[in-house]
Amino acid sequence: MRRDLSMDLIRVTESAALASGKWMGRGKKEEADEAATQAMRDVFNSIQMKGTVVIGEGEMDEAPMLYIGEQLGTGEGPEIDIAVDPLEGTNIVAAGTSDALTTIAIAENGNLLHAPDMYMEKIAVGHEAAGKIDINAPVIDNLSAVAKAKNKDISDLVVAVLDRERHGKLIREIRDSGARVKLIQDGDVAVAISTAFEDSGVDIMLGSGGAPEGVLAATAIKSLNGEFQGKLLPYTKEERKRLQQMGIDDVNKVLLMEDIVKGDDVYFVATGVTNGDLLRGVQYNQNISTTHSIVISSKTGTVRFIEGRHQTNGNK
Ligand code: VTB
Ligand code: MG
Ligand code: MG
Repeated sequence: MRRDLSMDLIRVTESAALASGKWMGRGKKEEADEAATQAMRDVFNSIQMKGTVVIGEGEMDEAPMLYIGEQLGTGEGPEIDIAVDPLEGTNIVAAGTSDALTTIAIAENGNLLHAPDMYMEKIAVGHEAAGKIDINAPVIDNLSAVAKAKNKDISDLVVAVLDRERHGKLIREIRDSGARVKLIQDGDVAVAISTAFEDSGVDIMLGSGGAPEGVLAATAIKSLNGEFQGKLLPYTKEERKRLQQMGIDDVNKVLLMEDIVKGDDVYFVATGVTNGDLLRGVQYNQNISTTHSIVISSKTGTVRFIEGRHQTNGNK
């Protein structure tokens, strides 16, 4: 893929953040999501590429835009797989709290997991513990492995988990092991990625969340030499059927890094909507609005933080 595609992608997530940030704190998550989705789609369609959404906001019947299978771009140029979450953290924006992002990942055609928008069980760690984890192993085994790899006591580990009822047993097991739990309300993309940054204060993420969010996090973690494993969790007959239709027969299959993101030409891009640990949110000032984005390229492992200053006085 051409390198300057990454600059085009930043414009996509920036415009989505600028649009959805206006909805921060207004208690309207659908409006925030729609603003992000629309802006994202408009900019995407100006980019020279033949893009296909392989995992994202549901299928055509349930998502009006950026649905799985949607074609994006001018239709000319390289064939690209796209994973997308136009607004990761609609509740966050509605409530005006931390860590909402607009985010996409791209790879060459056929290289990103093509799966329905359903739940996924996840485990994410940084580079020290890469190769030492197993999503099927007992919690205590994974925590011991991460502690050993990071040369720490289990009691010093911080394990991020979405604060959901379904995670009651998981949270008990983590606490019983002696490790500490960081409960998050939403936003497991940012938190999963934070395991791969040494100074983030999060050592491992466990639990289930959205599958698109899993693929997005995995692309970033791969480039940062960490490890992500996932297992799709179809709960209904309908979801199992959709899995089969997308070519996934073994629902219990452990999705390793290679199953989720193939090749070494992958980009992960995100822009902050509300302030968070990974990125600052959008700031609207009189003539200039400021955005903060991250671009991670797997080929070189380069991580770039990019500040955008956008003229909003109508002169440009
Ligand atoms: C998580 C979280 C997201 O969805 O993936 C979650 O990280 C999973 O769904 O920010 P539930 O809320 O049903 O647990 C989000 O909250 C929204 O995409
Ligand atoms: Mg979303
Ligand atoms: Mg989301």
